[in-house]
Amino acid sequence: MSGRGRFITFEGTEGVGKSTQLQQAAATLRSAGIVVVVTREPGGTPMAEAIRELLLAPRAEAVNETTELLLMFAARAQHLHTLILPALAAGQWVLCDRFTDATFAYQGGGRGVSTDRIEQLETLVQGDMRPDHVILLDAPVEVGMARARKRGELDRFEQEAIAFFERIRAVYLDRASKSPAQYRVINAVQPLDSVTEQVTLLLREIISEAMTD
Ligand code: Z5A
Repeated sequence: MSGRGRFITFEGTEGVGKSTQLQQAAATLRSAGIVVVVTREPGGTPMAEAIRELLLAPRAEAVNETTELLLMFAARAQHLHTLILPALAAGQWVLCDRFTDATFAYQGGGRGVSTDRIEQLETLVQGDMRPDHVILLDAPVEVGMARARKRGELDRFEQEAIAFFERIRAVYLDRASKSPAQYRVINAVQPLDSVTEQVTLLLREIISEAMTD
């Protein structure tokens, strides 16, 4: 397969299975001969990972919502320009655990930052660059929380109340319903094998589309 790479993001509330599915998806693409880069946000490069640590560490000091928003986009600018765009230009496919949809969901839905403000920063950092496909793993908040919390220590976001995550889920579903060609919503309550099977079917569709491009 030649030409431009594809940028595929995995989204959803905490614990829905993004990281698990992303690893499976990378294996599926590699077995089709595709060169895959697996990455995550916030993070993905040494500097962006340092910003991630700042963002996720629980702290006594209240974090201002604009500080949080700008740090998310600062990490994204570094990640996008030093890792994602060069990989896509080299024809590699990039699978990313969260991207700007998470900002609309968490900083927009969760913290109440306006959509306009997020869109301004999206344009500043990304121009018109958007994911080719967004795989939204959807499950009731309690289901993902129960899975994620088995891990123990909670980061700064995971310490939020359930209503925060309900707002986030609603934003994700709303964005997906408005752009059905870009988003695929997968019911993440199903057993792991069934979710993997659906993600694999979707990836096969994406691969065959890419081959006829
Ligand atoms: N954030 C933000 O606010 N704004 C932004 O712009 C961005 C991010 C980019 C870090 O994200 C935080 O940053 C995140 C939003 C914020 N905070 N929160 N919450 P993260 O992606 O690193 O953290 P996370 O969402 O908490 O990810 P996670 O907890 O690692 O969840 P996951 O990747 O979706 O799930 P998983 O690790 O694949 O699976 C969790 C467990 O469930 C694991 O034991 C699996 O084996 C199990 N699992 C997975 N699928 C299933 C099924 N189907 N059945 C049963 N068990 C399953």
